[in-house]
Parts: sequence; structure tokens; C-alpha cells
Amino acid sequence: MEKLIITAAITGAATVPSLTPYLPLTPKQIADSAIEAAKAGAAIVHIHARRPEDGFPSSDPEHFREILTRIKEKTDVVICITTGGSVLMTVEERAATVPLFKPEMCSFNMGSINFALHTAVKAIKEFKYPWEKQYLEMSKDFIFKNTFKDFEYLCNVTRENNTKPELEIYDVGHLYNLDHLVTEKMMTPPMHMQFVMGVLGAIRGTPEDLTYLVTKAKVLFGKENFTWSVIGVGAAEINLSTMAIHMGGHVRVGLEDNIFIKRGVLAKSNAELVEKVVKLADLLHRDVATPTDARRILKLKGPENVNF
Ligand code: KMH
Ligand code: ZN
Repeated sequence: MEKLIITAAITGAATVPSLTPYLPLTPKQIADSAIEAAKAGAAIVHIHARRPEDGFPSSDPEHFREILTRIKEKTDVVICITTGGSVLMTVEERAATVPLFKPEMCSFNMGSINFALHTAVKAIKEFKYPWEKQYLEMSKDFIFKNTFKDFEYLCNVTRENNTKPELEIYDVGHLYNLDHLVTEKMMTPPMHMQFVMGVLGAIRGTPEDLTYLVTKAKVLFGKENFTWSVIGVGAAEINLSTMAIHMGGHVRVGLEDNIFIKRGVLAKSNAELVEKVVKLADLLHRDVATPTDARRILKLKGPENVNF
């Protein structure tokens, strides 16, 4: 079996600061946390930015620039920049970092969903920042828009910058959206998919759902034409990671997706979540990929070809 690529999703846009004091917020905190996760065994770090003063999701290129340059200074980890952004951004804003920084990888969301975060409100006793409560509550009526027009834009921008898309599949229909792009020759194999499981508004993180997604992807694209990884959002994180390690997939963990190291205990860092997967991989006899291995497995252009 191929080595296991661990991705660490450092801060995201769905976790709000009041959920955990360990969420990195400033560019320096985000970069330090990514470097620590890389040292713990992550071959890829998935990067969002936040406003340093209050942790609100940011699309400011200068916040990204600081994060990216700090990480590159200290490690050779592969950097995957979000184009998911946050609920209030247009696709152009969300993807602006791709032509600017020409990263090795970026996320590419494969369909529209009601990305619902409102249930998190009841877990928070006291809000640290004024924006958080409304941000969570408004998601009850929010469509995370990723239309065929948006796909066309992202296909062009990723192709032009030789940035490998990490295809975020939140539901079975998203595989069919991708199949359409392949048929239209807008997307060419080999492709890398990230099955995002457990978001309210999309597929859940059950074993049969993961098995179905992997099976369906093999039927549609042929197993030699793609690699895959899984995100178990929330409690599903470690269970789905275990399945993926066993099935030959790859794994993403991190405070963007899950804030607990075990039931009821907050993870103190992204590195702690990565370390848990490294231990799991060892128990399941799967070697962990270095960034160099990940570049070979995913056929990436290399850190010498980015613009930061
Ligand atoms: N927060 C994840 C559930 C993106 O950044 O483009 C999905 C994600 C999307 O990581
Ligand atoms: Zn993300």
C-alpha cells in the first residue's frame, strides 16, 4: 500500500474561537501551528486566514502572505490553500490567492450545500467576539455556493497556475458533478479527492457512506485515475481516519474539522491530532508520507514553483 498522506487543517472558517481556546487566529499562530503539525507528521497543511484582531475569516492576501512565507521558511511541508473561504465571500475572492501565490495545491469545492453550523451555538456558554453567534446562526439559511459556473472559474485558475485541486466531495452528487467536468475535459486525471463527511447539510460520517463514496468514485473514474483522502468532521474524525488508513486512502485532521482529541477533551494543538493519526498508522502497519513522498504521490509541481 502507498504511504499515508496526513493533511492538517489548521484553523478553517467553520470553527469559531469561542469553541476552543486552542484555535490559532493570527498569521503567526496559524503558521506556528502548521509548522508544529508538519513536525508531527503532516505532509500537507490546509490553510485559511483569519483577522488577527478577532479571528473573523479573512481573504486578505497579506494575511495569507505572512502565513505562507513563515511556513516555507521553516519546513518543506506542502501547502494547500483554501478556496472555500467563508460564508460571505464570492468565488473570485475565495480563489484570489491562487494566481497570486501559485500554491502547489488548493481546495476545490465540488458542489453547493446548506453548510449548517447553527447547532454549535448551544455548545458555547460565552461568546468571545461579537460576530460569532450571528455567523453560526445565519448558516441555518446559508447555501455554500459552488455552481458549474464557479467550477469553470476554478478549473481555469488551477490549470493556469499549475495548482493541483483538492476536490472536496461533500456528497454523492458531487462525484457526478466531477464526472461532468471530466467528460467536458475541464478536469483531467489523476485527481485527488477529499471526502468531507459529517457536515450538517451533506453526507454523514458512517462507514457505509465512506465505502459507497470510494466505490462510486472507482466506478466513475477508474481506481488508477484518482487518489482520495477523508475528513471526518467532528466525532467521526478518528473513526473515518482508521477506515481510510486500512482502505488505502489518506487522512485529514485538524482544528478546522474537529476540536476534540477524545470524547469531551479538547485537542491542545493541531500537532496533537496529527500525532494520534501517526500512532494509528503505526498500529495498522502503514508508513507515513513525508512532504517529498506526498509530492510524488500527488504529482505536484514542487515548492520551487510557487510564488511566495
Ligand atoms: N471546512 C471543511 C469541512 C475549503 O476550505 O475549501 C471543508 C474545507 C473547504 O476545508
Ligand atoms: Zn478549509
